[in-house]
Amino acid sequence: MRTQVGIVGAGPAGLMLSQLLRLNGIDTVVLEKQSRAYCEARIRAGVLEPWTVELLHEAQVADRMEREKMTHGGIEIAFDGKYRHIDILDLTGRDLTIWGQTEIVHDLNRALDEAGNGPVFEAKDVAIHDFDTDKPHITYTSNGESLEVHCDYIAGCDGYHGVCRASLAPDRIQTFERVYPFGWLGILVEQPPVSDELIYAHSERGFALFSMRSPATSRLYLQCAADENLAEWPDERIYEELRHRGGEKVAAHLKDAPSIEKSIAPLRSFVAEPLRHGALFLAGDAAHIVPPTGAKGLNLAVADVRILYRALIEFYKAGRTGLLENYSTTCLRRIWNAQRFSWWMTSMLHTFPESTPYERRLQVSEIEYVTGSAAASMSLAENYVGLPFD
Ligand code: RFL
Ligand code: PHB
Repeated sequence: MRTQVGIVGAGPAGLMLSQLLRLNGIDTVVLEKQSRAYCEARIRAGVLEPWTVELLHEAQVADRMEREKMTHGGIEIAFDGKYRHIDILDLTGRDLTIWGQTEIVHDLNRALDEAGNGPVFEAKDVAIHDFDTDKPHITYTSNGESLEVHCDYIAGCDGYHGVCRASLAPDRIQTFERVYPFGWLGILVEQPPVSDELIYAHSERGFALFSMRSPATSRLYLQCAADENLAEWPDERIYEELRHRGGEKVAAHLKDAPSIEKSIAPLRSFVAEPLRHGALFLAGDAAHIVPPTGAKGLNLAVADVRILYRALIEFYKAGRTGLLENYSTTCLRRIWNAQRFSWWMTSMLHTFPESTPYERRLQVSEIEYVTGSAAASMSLAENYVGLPFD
């Protein structure tokens, strides 16, 4: 098989890249190791920056989102029995969209299918070869058959555990990592959101987040031990803990609807530099991970795609390689901003097992400052809504 850009991974990064390139007449093949049903059922992100929404429009997969999305002009931070609102719309002039990653993936798969260019699902043993030469290619097996895709470029959009970054010799990449001593236990439930805004709650018993997917569906998270056993968390225990951490307002609105999904995610910060290695471009979680506290992971994956697809168009349409050469440097500026913000939000809002009483007081003092000072609220707001690109 011959294509222009071979893409490994059919998460939001790989699918968006394929769709945006297709709309610009550039041919791609997407190879995904999981089944389509599995990819579309994975519950993950839900908060989109305006830039991400803009790119979904550019990719012509925004119709259903525009009909069904929720819009938020702010967030609430709960601590010490208080609820403080940060009015992001008022501070920045921009708002956030609630639209699930599962919906984005579904609509992208459908758009690609309709164009006769859907991903190859359940592609096994994917391996990338010769990306330092002018003959890069990808091998895989499908239904027991060995196949090869020859291409000009390879986009490694295969997430943190993918094969692309792992194919690089360790001395070619520099990695930066912080593993947090906790995870998030998340449930999806059919009950209306407890508040009009997302509530980020700091408490001595740990962090909690009250988010949503639709007017009828809530997404709720609890900080838990990194090695927490899900079996020890029946719904009743989760609700009891959510009520403690969320405080009175939450407790008054929270019903005990049974969970329809329950999972634990570890929290990690990670960057692998650079993002380009010859004909191989890493994008999204394959190159960087942020803890979910700042709602940046999906937005950052899509930001890489925005930069990469424009660079590829410049190459295919005008024969210029300048944007491709700058890809890594351009992406890394935004990546490190998001790293700093996500680390800061995580540090401010979670309970750290090793922290001293002095440090815990400082944490509350910081939340008071951030929610009480116009300058500090502005700093949170402009990062949360997403910094400009240029
Ligand atoms: P993905 O989504 O991990 O997709 C990678 C794809 O590659 C496939 N793959 C392979 N395919 C072929 N061969 C191989 N060897 C392969 N190895 C892997 C995988 O099966 C998969 O389909 O990466 P991508 O596209 O870079 O997208 C990144 C986002 O998924 C991620 O950053 C976000 O979900 C993070 N995130 C959030 N981001 C936000 O912007 N806002 C949020 O509100 C938000 N909330 C979250 C989150 C992540 C969470 N978890 C579970 C980590 C909440 C949670 C709980
Ligand atoms: C979510 O709804 O899944 C969500 C929202 C905000 C975050 C993280 C996750 O910061």
